[in-house]
Amino acid sequence: MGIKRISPVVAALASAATVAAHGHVDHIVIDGLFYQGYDPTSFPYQQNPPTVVGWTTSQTDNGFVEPNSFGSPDIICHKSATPAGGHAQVKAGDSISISWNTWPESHKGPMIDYLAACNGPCESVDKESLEFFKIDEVGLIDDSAQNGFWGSDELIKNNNTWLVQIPSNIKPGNYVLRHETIALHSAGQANGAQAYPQCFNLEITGDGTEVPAGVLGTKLYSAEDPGIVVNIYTTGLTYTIPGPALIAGASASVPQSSSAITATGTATVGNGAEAEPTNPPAATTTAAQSSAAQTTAAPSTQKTSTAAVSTPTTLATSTRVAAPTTPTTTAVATPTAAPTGAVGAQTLYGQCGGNGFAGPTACAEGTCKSWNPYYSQCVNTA
Ligand SMILES: [Cu+2]
Repeated sequence: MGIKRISPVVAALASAATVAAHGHVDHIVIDGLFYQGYDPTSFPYQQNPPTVVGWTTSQTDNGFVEPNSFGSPDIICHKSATPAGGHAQVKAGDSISISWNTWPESHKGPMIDYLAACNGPCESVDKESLEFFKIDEVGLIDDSAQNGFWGSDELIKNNNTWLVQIPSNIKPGNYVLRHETIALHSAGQANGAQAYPQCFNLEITGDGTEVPAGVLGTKLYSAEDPGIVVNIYTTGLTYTIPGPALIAGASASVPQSSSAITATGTATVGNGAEAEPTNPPAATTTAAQSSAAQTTAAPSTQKTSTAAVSTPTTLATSTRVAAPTTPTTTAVATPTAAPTGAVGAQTLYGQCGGNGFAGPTACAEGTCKSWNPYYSQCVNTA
């Protein structure tokens, strides 16, 4: 397939090695409003985790779904996922800023987004009935960069944030947004790719009329797809993004820009319960966000499952302020990803070896598995 670029590979992986921690979507931002996501690493340990717009999942290690499980329900919205208790409102045509807490540069791969109509409240939808249609996709952007510049690199470059536009022709209603990256650093061998899907409940408003045909989550990919089994450590790679084709009229993506997330706002989280008129949205905004404030201040226009309960959450400055000041060296710009403790040992799913790798070769959890000459990883042996 091409010539292996040994020295650039080594350099790239070595530089990325120190921050090789997986991530998850921390929050989404719509019209300046901040909506907390589901934190799989902390919510499971909380007595009363907050009601959020992100689906509940069982992967406290920020893990992934392997290709051998692409036919199982785990691929739909991640492991053992259950619907989010709330949802966010978004107008068709508007963009949603999806913000990850971190992402390792070594985990290169496409960024893909889907919608699926819930045909009722998404809070109680059967995930195995959801039919997903693709609304954006970005795969290999520039093959001339070391190991290629991928959608995931664009995510990292954009402060771990992905901007996706809800097509303006989508019919109003409740939808699940399925956001995903597929890490390909070990995809040169069978079952080596790693899918990281995450889902969010949306109520789409507007005057669109289309509900494009979709595909069941368990039918999106197969373990043998050319975009799933692929050696990215080659030159001249042509990458085929897996999954169904983009819906008609959709562009592959909107220009990625961090400007969309510079607005500060507070969260409004529907909890799927009955509306409580005695509990009006409190403190919908602190900054000037006129259009967003109007929608949240008008609970009578919201659909049945849209509780008027709002949970103002002061925007965490730590997730946001670092963004504009962070220099372009994204790989080392995520100190929060540093493993807690375990100075001498790598954390689960972190890199633990490979040509030129200078980081820890012992695993604090799991065992060090060699995927290829350039990448070894701490994985569970179970
Ligand atoms: Cu990984």
